[in-house]
Amino acid sequence: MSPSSDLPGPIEVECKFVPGPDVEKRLGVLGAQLIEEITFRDSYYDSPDLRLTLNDMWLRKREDSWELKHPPQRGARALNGASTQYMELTSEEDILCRVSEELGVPCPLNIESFGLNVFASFVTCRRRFQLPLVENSDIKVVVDLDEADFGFAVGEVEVLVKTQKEVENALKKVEEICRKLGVFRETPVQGKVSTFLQINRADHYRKLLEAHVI
Ligand code: V4E
Repeated sequence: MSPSSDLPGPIEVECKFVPGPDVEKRLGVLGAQLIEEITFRDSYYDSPDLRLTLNDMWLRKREDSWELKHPPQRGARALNGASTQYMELTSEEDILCRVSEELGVPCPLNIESFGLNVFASFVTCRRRFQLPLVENSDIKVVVDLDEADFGFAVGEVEVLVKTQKEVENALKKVEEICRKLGVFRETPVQGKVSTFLQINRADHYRKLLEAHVI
């Protein structure tokens, strides 16, 4: 079996940034193209004891599709400096298995049957840019500029890879692009969910800080 076939989903290597006024100009200088403008609602789910998020597992419904993000290796720190790496599962079957394992319950027929609660729900307007492909490299870099409906804006530089051994190169590429965009920081920038919780669910936010998840 090849290493890539061990993984049920891609690994998302990304770095969030605070979008300044000249970020689009800098994207233009790098030859980035606006490839998508989309609006979507994300609703995030957890059990009453917050077992998923306290274990750094992020289950969401984006419009009508379920997605689960979790660290690539169990217990592994998903952060690397200001960058993060998370596995993204989109198959409902894979998500059912992973969530039932984490909750310690038998695998139900559908995700709704877990009886989880929504702890955050918001709409994002996203502008997605793609950077030109570099010769002799198959690394595709996208940059998202997001505005959430609770008055929060964030950008992210993102590369998707299939295997753990590709992560190091992807991290270097993400850092290089952040530097070129003038948004590089040594420490992580808070994303939409964390900010939503900080504003609306202080208790959940505090527990995540105490568990060193955010
Ligand atoms: C909070 C969180 C996760 C869920 C949200 O993932 P995020 O990439 O912020 O959302 P979004 O809308 O940009 O998803 P995309 O469209 O790119 O799939 S996944 C991991 N975390 C925790 C976390 C953390 N500990 N540190 C940082 C800097 N970010 C997130």
